[in-house]
Amino acid sequence: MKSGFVSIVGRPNVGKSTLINQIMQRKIAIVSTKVGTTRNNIFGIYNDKDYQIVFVDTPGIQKANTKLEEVLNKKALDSFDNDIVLFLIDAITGYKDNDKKILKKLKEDKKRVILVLNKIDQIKKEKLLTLINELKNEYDFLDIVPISSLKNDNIDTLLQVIKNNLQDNVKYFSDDVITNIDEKYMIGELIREKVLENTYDEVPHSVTCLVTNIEFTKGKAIINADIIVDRDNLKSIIIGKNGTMLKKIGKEARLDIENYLNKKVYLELYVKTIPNWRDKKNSLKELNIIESDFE
Ligand SMILES: Nc1nc2c(ncn2[C@@H]2O[C@H](COP(=O)(O)OP(=O)(O)OP(=O)(O)O)[C@@H](O)[C@H]2O)c(=O)[nH]1
Ligand SMILES: [Mg+2]
Repeated sequence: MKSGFVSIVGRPNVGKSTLINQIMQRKIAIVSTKVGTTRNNIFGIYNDKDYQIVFVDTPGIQKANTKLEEVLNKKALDSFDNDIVLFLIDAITGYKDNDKKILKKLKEDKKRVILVLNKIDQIKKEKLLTLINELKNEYDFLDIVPISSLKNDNIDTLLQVIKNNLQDNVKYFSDDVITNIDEKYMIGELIREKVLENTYDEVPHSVTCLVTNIEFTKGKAIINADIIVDRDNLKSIIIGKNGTMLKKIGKEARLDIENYLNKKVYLELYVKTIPNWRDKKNSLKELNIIESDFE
């Protein structure tokens, strides 16, 4: 048996969470078109006959303007300590300054890095070759693997490359453990995903979702959750005209949660304003965003 911890790192929006979901064949981490979706290091534990790979999805690394972004960057940087780092680059946008900063840090720390060029479904072969040429001498990568996380293209090759580079032979988790996140956290995330999908750019960074109560009755789960924003105008956006937006978010989230829990769900959502929660260390803790139950 070979095993190891493998971090998935990169700029926001390059497709890290899409990749972990594709490898795990289930939703471990929420995904959105918006920058800065992931807020914790999330494990996806892959098992087969001969291997156990603990994938760690991380928040996108970016220039930090708020306390929240600072904490998210730190989480991602902490994950550099794992055995292998998958450094994801968005092949559509190419190699950007922010990618360079991340690679510089990986180089300084002499990390074992596999360069992964994601979203190749959207680019021409020549562009991919140019990108590989641009990057191949930037570092002594363990390997360079072009993939499409979305279309499940070349993920099997990536898995094989990872397997060839694993160094441990300890089984860290029993087969039934799939992730480090608990039910309550995942339900909050499924709600947040629907908020992100349904609103424009002003909302994403300022919203979080907290499950306040779950009650299981015969074949049914009754769930209460708060959608927390830091400004009243965002609250109005999320509620929408005559509550239509909140209804839509609630319905889509309920369907996802029913699928996740495999049960009928009754979901009640409340929208609350807490000013400046992103910049207050204590309120981050209170809100369970960073210091969440599973850490
Ligand atoms: N075309 C294409 N789009 C992709 C691919 N992988 C991810 N995406 C899209 O890219 C967007 C961002 O994906 P995420 O998986 O949330 O990205 P992330 O790196 O986890 O982002 P953060 O959590 O914000 O750091 C979503 O709209 C995905 O559907 C891919 O292989 N091809
Ligand atoms: Mg993510």
